[in-house]
Formats: sequence, structure tokens, C-alpha cells
Amino acid sequence: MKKLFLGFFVATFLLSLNLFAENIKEAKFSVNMTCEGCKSKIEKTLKSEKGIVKYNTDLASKTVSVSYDADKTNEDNIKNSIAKLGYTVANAAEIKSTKTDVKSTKSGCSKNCTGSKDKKCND
Ligand SMILES: [Cu+2]
Repeated sequence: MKKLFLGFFVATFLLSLNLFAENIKEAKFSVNMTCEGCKSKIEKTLKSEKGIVKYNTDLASKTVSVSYDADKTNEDNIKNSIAKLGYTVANAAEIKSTKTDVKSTKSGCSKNCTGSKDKKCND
């Protein structure tokens, strides 16, 4: 009887470990991307970034939404990898509190960027 109880306990424990194996979190950033080129540049980086489960970049609202595995990466990592491309990145929450206007700042491809939504910047 004791063995059965122990077996049940171990099974429950293993099951719960499995359930919480993936610690998925969501983050939303405001990024000063200006054209399709910026968008694809950022998407390429997110694709190669480890721990990212899902991402969505929206040029119209200049936002990047990411779902990530919190055991493998964190918000700052993702933020930094976009910033490394030359963009200004702010958390959606930070924008509200500090009123950082990311949208009006120069973008990472501003040298070559056409500034047009439809035209690609040549980098
Ligand atoms: Cu661009």
C-alpha cells in the first residue's frame, strides 16, 4: 500500500514538472522601425534568437510583440538584440510611465532608409 502511494506521488510530481516545463511569457516593445526593411531585419533577428516562441512585428503601430520561454531568455535579452541593430526599443509599460516617444527617434537604418512604408531600405 505504501509503495502504491509513493508511486502515485512520484507520478503526480513528474506530471506537474512536465506541465510547468514551459514558462511562456509575453512582452510588447515599441521600436522605431520606419520601413519594411526594418521590419524584416528585426524579424530575422527574432527568428534566430533562442527562446522565442512567437513574434509579431507591426510597422503601422511600430510595435513588436513576443512570446518567449522565460527559462531560456528574458525581456532584456530580446530588447538588447533589437537595440543592437541600431533601433531604440522601449517596453510598452515604460512608454506609459516615462512618455518615451520612440516613434519620433531616428531608426537604425535611417542612413539608407527611404522612410516609406512600402519601399525597402537598402542595407
Ligand atoms: Cu528601414
